Amino acid sequence: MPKIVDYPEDAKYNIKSVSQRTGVQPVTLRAWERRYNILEPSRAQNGYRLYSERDIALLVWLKNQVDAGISISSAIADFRANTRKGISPEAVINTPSPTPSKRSSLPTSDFVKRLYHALVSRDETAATEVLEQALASFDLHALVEAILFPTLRDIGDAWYNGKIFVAVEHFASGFIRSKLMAIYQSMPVHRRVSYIMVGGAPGELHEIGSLVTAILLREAGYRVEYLGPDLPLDDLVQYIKEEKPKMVILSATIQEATEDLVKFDELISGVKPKPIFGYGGAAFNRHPELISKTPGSYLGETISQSIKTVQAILEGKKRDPLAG
Ligand code: B12
Repeated sequence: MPKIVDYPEDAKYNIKSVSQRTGVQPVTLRAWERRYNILEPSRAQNGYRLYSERDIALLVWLKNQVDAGISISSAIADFRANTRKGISPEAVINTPSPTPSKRSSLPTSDFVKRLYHALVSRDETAATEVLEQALASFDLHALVEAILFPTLRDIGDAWYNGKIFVAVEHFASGFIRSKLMAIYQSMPVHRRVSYIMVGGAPGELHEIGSLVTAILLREAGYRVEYLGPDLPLDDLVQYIKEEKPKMVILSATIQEATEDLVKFDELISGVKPKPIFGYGGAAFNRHPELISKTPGSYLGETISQSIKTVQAILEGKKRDPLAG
């Protein structure tokens, strides 16, 4: 049986093909990478991860250990202990290497069109298929910024211009929200790192922006709790007193929802230790004058930017979000 170390090291497979050949879901794969620093894929010019046959062999070995009932952390510890002794475990990659998929090289605008059409025609099967292809082909940052948000904006425009029923807009945003919630819940919960609460301002029912913020912060390795939209601030302050998060992030899409946020930093000033208050959302982008009126840390115009700002605030340095 070949040893892991016998497999070639040149990086050429994207995450989708690695997932197909190992049976490890892309979300799990990224979580293992981030949590245990077990793989260090190279990056293609477009930023996508690229893996080698040796990475695939290691994943096959790890998957076999997990399937046999060993925890992933023990399997990785065993692998490292063996490597230190100069022993390389054996692994057979059963699934042949696929011919390079053309699908993942499609532009994101193509995914936006397909997802939009699937959603407005209420075709859940097609919409799920497009999302799964997109998940396998793109980073979470690219998935949300270049596919999901543009699709939601197109749906908003279609609703505003009377091209689709409100019911269809509700169906489409509900579909995307539930898929995002599934991603959020499938990500590992980190316990020994900065604790961040994320939710929506009082009166704010748009929640996809704050949910995505929670997902990308979890991906960046933080302990994140997503609290949902329309949070009553007095109750939230009591909760913060008990749970002691390091940071609280609230979002506002409609202007009315920014009104209560102006006093939030003051409301938490008596909490010990006082958490950092971060905020953002379309209302602040549309009305930038609200930023100087709202004490706290404005996190940036985009959610990807906000992850970097949070890292800079909490760690005093900027990290590449793609590095996970
Ligand atoms: C889905 C949706 C709803 C759903 C929300 C469901 C849900 N569970 O979230 C429902 C049906 C509840 C809804 C209700 C309403 N909606 Co609505 N809705 C939308 C829609 C189609 C998508 C919203 C969305 O999720 N977008 C994806 C987000 C994340 O994109 P984004 O805001 O561009 O995000 C970028 C930045 O804003 C920023 N950002 C966003 N969130 C955050 C959070 C943080 C922390 C940070 C740092 C940054 C950040 O980063 C993003 C880029 O990276 C938009 C269309 C649109 N253009 O967005 C309309 C839209 C936002 N809605 C609108 C309106 C008018 C309403 C209603 C008033 C309608 C009504 N008459 O009842 C109500 C208001 C309800 C309320 N009190 O909040 C308008 C807002 C216009 C305005 N100028 O305020 C829009 C733009 C539609 C339109 N074209 O007119 N809506």
